[in-house]
Amino acid sequence: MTAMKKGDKDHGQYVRKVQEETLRHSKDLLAENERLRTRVVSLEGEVAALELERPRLVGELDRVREDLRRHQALQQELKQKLELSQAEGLRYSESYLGIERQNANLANLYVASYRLHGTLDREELYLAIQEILSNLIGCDEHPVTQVTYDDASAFASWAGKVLPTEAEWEYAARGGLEGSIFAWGDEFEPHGRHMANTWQGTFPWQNLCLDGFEGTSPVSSFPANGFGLFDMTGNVWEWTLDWFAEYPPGDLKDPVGPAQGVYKVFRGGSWNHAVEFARSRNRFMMPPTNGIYFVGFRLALGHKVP
Ligand SMILES: [Ca+2]
Repeated sequence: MTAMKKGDKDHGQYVRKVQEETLRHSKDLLAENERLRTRVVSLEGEVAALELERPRLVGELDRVREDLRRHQALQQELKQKLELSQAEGLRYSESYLGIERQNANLANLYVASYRLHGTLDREELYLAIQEILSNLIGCDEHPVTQVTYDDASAFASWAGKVLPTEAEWEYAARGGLEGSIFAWGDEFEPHGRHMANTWQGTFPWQNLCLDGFEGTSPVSSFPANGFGLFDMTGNVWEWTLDWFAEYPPGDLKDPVGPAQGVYKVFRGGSWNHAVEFARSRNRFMMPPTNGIYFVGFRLALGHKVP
C-alpha cells in the first residue's frame, strides 16, 4: 500500500463530495421532471376538455348576449311606456279640468235661465235646496269630496294641522309593510276578501259593486292597516302637499316635490277607479283649484317646530 499524502486525501474527499452532490442534484431534477411531465399531461387534459366545451361555451355566450340585447330593448320599451303613461296621466287630468269647466258653464246657464225667466219662486228655491241636501242624508260618515286642494289646505290651517307630503302619505299607506303594493300587503283580495272600495267591472258603464259600495263608503268600512289607518287604499283619492314633478329613476328616500308647479298630487285610488289605480305608490294630479267627486283629503299632525 502506498502511503497517501495529505494532498491526495483532500482531493479524494473533494471528488466524493462532488459526486454525492451531483447524484442528489440529479435525483432532484428527476423528481422535478416527473412533476412537470405530470403537469403537462394534466394541462393537456384540461385543454382537451376545454376544446370539447368550447362549442357549448360559445353557444352560451351567444345566448347571453342575445338575452342582454333583448332585455335592453325591453327596458327601452318600458321607459317609453312609462313616459307615455305619465303623459296620459296629464291628459287625463286635463280632460277632467275640461269637464269641470263644462259643468261650471252649465251651472251658470242654469242660474242665468232662472234669472231671465224669473221661474224660481221661494217655494221652488226651498225644494231645490232640499234636493241638494237630500243627497247628503246618511253620508255623515262618508269622506268629504268636491274639495279643491286650496279648500283642503285652508281647512288644515284652520285645524292647526297640515296635508301630508307624498312621502309621508305613502309611508302611512303601507302601515309598516315596506314596499307593499296595497295598505295590507301585495294581494288585492286576500282569500277572496275585499279590503277596499274600488271599481269592479268595465269602467264607466258597468259598476258591479262586488265590494258592496256603488259610490263612496263610510270611513272604516274595511279593515285598518298596520298603523290603524282606514281607507288608505280606495274610497277617495287624497290630496297631498306636493306639487307634481316626475320622479327621477331609481330608488328615492323621502322625495320632496318642487317649490312650484301646475298640478298637486293626490294618492290612494277611489271607488271610481279600478284596482290598478289603488296601489300605494300610484300618483295622480290635477290643478289645486279643482274639486271633484272622487277626491278628498286627510290631515297629518305636522312637524313640531323646535
Ligand atoms: Ca265599489
